[in-house]
Amino acid sequence: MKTLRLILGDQLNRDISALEGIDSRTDVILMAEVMQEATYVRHHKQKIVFILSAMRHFAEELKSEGFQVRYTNLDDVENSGSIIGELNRAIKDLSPDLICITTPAEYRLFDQLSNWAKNHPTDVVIRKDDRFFSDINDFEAWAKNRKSLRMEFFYRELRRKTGILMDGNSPKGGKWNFDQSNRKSLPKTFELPDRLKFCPNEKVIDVIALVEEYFSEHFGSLDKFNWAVQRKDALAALDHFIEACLENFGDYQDAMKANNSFLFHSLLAPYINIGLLSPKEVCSKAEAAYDSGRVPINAAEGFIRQILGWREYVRGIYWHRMPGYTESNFFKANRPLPDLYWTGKTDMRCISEAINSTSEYAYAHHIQRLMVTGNFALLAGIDPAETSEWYLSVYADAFEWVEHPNTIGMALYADGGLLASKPYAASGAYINRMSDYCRSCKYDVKKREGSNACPFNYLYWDFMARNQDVLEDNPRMAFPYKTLKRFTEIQRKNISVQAKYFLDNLE
Ligand code: FAD
Ligand code: DLZ
Ligand code: SF4
Repeated sequence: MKTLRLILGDQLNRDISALEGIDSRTDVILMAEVMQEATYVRHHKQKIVFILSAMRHFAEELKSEGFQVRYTNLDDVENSGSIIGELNRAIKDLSPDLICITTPAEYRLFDQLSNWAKNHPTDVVIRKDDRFFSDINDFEAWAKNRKSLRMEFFYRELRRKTGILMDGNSPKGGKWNFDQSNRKSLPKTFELPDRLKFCPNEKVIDVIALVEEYFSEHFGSLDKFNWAVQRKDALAALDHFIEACLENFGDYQDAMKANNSFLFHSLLAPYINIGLLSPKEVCSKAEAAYDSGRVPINAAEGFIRQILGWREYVRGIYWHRMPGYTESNFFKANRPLPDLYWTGKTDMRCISEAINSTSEYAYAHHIQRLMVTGNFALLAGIDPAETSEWYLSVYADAFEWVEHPNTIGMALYADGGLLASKPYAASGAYINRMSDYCRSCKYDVKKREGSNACPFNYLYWDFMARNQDVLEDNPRMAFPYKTLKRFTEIQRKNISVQAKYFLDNLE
């Protein structure tokens, strides 16, 4: 039976279910660079280079294994511009008996492909994506009849189910979660590890030229494109992280530092998300480093929790709430996304640091995303759909299934508490505690009012006051509301006037 097997740009893994049972004599693998995928949001240029380059390398690997690959380049004259268009073209040319697809990770493409499959005369099988530790149905079963869907409890179930970081029935290190030991700020003179850089080879240079030609208007610079685009290099990046960074990952997971967004973070999300690395092998290596005494438990558990816990959990939340999650807007926030998210032009040092890193590397680490740009969008009342589109565009690792819950649920609390038990709202004090940004900022982080007061301070209290009716009863918000009660009427008025003035003049 001749089977046409579709491989999407984030399914670049030899064990992907669409390739299971492949017969190299009869079957053809279809891969297509298409405008539809390159422009459904205005992706950062590095993200497009990363994905198209990785697709081209993966296609070569498959060919060298003896498989027949039908590959459409973005600038092929016959390119129809969409995945479905390319499937239709291939079906017309090859007349396969069966089409085999792995479920797309994003609802948008899943919806298009499943509707197309229903109406297509050729048999189409859509297989599960089994690169994850859990199945979407497992999450649904877990979520059913639960009042609250907290990550921690889903994570513990996955620890038990997989045996990862377990000593029999007990968690290794004696505790499930070492989050309390993951919040140190970085000492002034702490040495940071060098990072592996993967200089563009000829194939990548071709794609860079293509992207400069077709997507010159997209956000971001290509000057520092250093991402790995092949599994062997992604594996080298993983080994380097385990050797040079993991030991300190736990302690400084939440720390931020001027001119360095990488700190001890792994930079592995893009590779895991497109299939160059499997989450299982990444967690196994981290656990092995702990078992052999090379890294402490707060590092191994802190890291594994992000992948086995958060990554699996947000995927569950995404499919639990799609379609419709995109429209969530608990606070009815409607301010347009200010231009500074694209230009980085602002006197707020913390924000310019995060945006500049985003533009240069298509990367900012989790706390920059959550507590700087995300926190600002929350406090300033920026429209969640616009904010979410920004996050989906600007990071090399951005795919809707992981971006949406992180933005809509975690950073903006736009789902009203489905994902987070309280908004991650914070004043300048948090940023000052966790970074060295405030030392070189035009604003004074200790001030709440006045022309040079840190905007995060009055925006924070203004946010609390504006949303008192919907947040005050949350027991986790008791402390800030107790403090707000002590403000005089004049103080409250000044904060509101200053916040309004700042936001009205954001541009
Ligand atoms: P590390 O800090 O080294 O973490 C290790 C790994 O854990 C990551 O590679 C990633 O696979 C996983 N991970 C860590 N945090 C999360 C999380 N909150 N949710 C899911 N997985 C996590 N991550 C994406 O992969 N794609 C996105 O589009 C994305 N959008 C985000 C948007 C916002 C507003 C926020 C607050 C977070 C977002 N994240 C996203 C989660 C997280 O910020 C990134 O996974 C992380 O910064 C990637 O860098 P790293 O590989 O160095 O991660
Ligand atoms: C993100 C992306 C981009 C930029 N380009 C392509 C492409 O040309 N061809 C392709 O198959 N996939 C691409 N992707 C990844 C898809 O957007 C991704 O597979 C879907 O969003 C499903 O998760
Ligand atoms: Fe950011 Fe305020 Fe610190 Fe400036 S003073 S870096 S705006 S937190």
